[in-house]
Amino acid sequence: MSESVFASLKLAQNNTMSLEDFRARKVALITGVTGQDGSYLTEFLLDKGYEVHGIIRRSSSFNTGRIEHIYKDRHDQGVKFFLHYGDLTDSTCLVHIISQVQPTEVYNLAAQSHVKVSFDMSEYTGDVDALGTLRLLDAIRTCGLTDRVRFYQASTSELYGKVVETPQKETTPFYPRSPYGVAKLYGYWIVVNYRESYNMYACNGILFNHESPRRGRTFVTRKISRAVADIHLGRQECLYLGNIDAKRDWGHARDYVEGMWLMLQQDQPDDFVLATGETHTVRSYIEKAFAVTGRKLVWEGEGVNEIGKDAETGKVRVRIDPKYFRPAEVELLLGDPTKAKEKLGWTRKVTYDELVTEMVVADVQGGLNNDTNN
Ligand code: NDP
Ligand code: GDR
Repeated sequence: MSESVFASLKLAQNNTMSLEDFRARKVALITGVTGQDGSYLTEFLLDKGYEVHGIIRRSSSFNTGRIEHIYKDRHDQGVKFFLHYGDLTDSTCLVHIISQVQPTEVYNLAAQSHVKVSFDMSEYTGDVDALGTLRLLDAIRTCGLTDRVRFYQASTSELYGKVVETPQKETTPFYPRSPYGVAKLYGYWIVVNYRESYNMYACNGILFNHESPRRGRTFVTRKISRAVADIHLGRQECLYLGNIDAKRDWGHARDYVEGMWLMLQQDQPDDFVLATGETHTVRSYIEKAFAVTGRKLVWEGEGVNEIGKDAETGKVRVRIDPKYFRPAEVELLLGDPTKAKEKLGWTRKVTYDELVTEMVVADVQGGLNNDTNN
């Protein structure tokens, strides 16, 4: 029997199942499974007994570094983690995967997620982050699963952009400041629209920045933790950065994936902010990261001429490179997670100091092992 005939039979069978029996199967589909959040969410759901399916992009180099420790050969016994090739720009494959997998929960984490890159690749960012979300929702509809699947959308604090109100909460008006933020705004509203139009259980998680040792290397926290480790190990002289006075509400990714899951376990779908309720400058992150390796920085100069020197040796360790400035910047993010705390019972566990320490220590250890992980 061909795979597609088999999939349609399976679909027909599952559609006659009671909703309770269908959901009891606990089958999750994750887009962006190879990313930072995808890897933590996969671990979390497997621990909860889910069968987990992830969509990965075909790449000429390996993009599975963050999930290799979880992935076993599908021919092994008891395997509950499966990968499928696909892309959010290709609706045919999305329909095919959903009809095959018959997920009970879909987590849409895939995105061109770098804000600065979105200014250089604005059309592509719109295609993946905005229309990709629509394609995925529509694939669920095409498969007749709108009333069976629960959908999580990776919305973002970048929707707030320019400061209108602080702390930022679910009712704060949006004012995105990048092609990424604008694309995610479409994603946010199309999720609300599918919820209202088709009665879908679909939620937006408006997540503030969350980091970890698995964070991509070009995001500022990881760029700093790696540079601090490399300077400590004598492999780098100086770190070049952009706007070090921007403020962010930084938490740990492992805490945030639990919040994603909690949003899909409620009686009614809703949108939630996940944040720590604290904000820190990039400058503070730099100082704390250097302190983990026993170095104190002192600042001299102003604007693009500002430098950070090692207080003991006088060596210049931080310089500003305007190349990293953004055409429009998000100056201040500070989230109010009260609704998530009251309705989901969610709070972050890892503190800011613990996060910085964990990231620097991991990069020092990785550096010692000559690691080039993610
Ligand atoms: P990452 O950049 O680490 O991961 C992005 C994932 O999306 C990767 O698996 C990537 O694949 C995949 N991807 C990119 N383009 C496509 C495409 N066209 N089709 C299919 N897959 C694609 O992001 P994070 O894990 O940090 O974030 C997860 C989601 O949460 C993203 O949507 C992000 O925008 C959003 N978000 C993140 C926050 C954060 O602080 N981390 C805060 C708020 C929202 P590959 O590995 O092949 O590149
Ligand atoms: P952000 O994260 O834009 O908040 O988006 P990023 O770490 O890229 O920037 C944070 C702040 O640091 C400033 N900055 C630099 N940033 C980078 N990447 N590189 C530098 O050299 C540098 N110097 C200063 C930035 O200007 C900015 O103010 C992240 C992503 O994960 C999004 O997908 C997600 O939606 C948001 O967080 C919430």
